[in-house]
Amino acid sequence: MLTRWDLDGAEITVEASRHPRPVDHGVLLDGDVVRVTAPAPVGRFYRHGWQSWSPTAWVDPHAPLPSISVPELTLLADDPAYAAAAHPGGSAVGAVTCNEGTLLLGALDLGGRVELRDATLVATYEQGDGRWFAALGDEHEVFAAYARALGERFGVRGGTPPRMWSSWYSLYGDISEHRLLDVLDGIAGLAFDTFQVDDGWQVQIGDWHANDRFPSGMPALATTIRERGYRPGLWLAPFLVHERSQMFREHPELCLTDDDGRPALAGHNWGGSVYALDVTNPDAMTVVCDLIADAVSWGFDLLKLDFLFAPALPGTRHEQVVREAAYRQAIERIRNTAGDDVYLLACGAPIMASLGVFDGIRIGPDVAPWWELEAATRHLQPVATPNTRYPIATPSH
Ligand code: 9PG
Repeated sequence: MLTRWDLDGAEITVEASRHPRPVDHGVLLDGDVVRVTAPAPVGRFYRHGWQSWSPTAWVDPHAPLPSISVPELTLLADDPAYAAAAHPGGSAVGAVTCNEGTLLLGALDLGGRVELRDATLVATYEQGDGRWFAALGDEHEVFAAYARALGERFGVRGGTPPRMWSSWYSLYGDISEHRLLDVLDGIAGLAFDTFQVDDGWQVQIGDWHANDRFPSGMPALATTIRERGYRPGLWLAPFLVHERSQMFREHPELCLTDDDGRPALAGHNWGGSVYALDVTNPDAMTVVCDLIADAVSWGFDLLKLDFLFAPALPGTRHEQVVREAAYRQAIERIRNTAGDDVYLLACGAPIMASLGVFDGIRIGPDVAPWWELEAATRHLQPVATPNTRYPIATPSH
């Protein structure tokens, strides 16, 4: 159904399955494909990255972001389902500038994508119909109105963010009980309230037990951290299994599969291939929930959950549901298992599908002690690369 929507004198053309319904600062639209056309001429396009490390920026629609030269990195950079998309686009929400202000079109259901074709924002869901929010006006007002609509749809969580010392940024994977105890001495008196043990404590990705550099075990480490006055935090990649893990060798059937029925690659890291647990398989979710319950029982009450996009990658599932819906069901189970008092920090996470479940969501790349690194930006888009520049400011083209 084609309608005209008059907003402050600007005439917007809308194609949706029902008439636009006015809501706070915008309209609601429904349909499997929704098109909203801005009055020409249009300027820049706002593309929203799928997950924490994906680029989110205002871009010149005629100068698309550089493509990624290393195939494995497409899995880490954005939603690989759209890596070859012909039009500028992004996950869940898009916006375009015109003489009347900013025209925004944003998903209120999971699995949404918005592309720009000439002056038209074209919105689609991965499967079937869904609801959309559209608004025209001042950039900050339209984004704030969309954020309120998302809050109503998915819930709002989050309080004071922790002031967290994370082992990743000082020691990377090279951690041991001994080194962490040294750091606990070294940071005494600084303004941290949380001490978070990052990657490097586990036997393997998928085998979540303390390795031999942690001879006293994880419960003892959590106790020591707490005795020193900090909240103990722990890093986990709960949905990933490494090819060399006991979990993968014994239970490859718990993974998402590709068209040939083989475990679908979720990336290369830690010296090998990693795969994603199929969270629509109840047995895989038992593994995930047991891990979360273990970490909490060891005494950690902040969990940094990483590489969360993996079970939302394209692939064949036990239950064929929208990828982001499968992910959201899994993180809701994680929240129920961890309880309300555990601070859950999402990393490498599909942003929209994480709203209302996590207390904090990483929305940018890692920081690194250099401003910008040429070599790295040749492989990934600059905004997705560890550096100092882009976590501080997203570029405008
Ligand atoms: C632990 C780290 C830290 C960090 C996370 C995440 O493609 N890669 O090889 C790749 C390596 C590290 C990474 C992301 C991608 O960083 O953002 O804070 O927890 O994992 O391994």
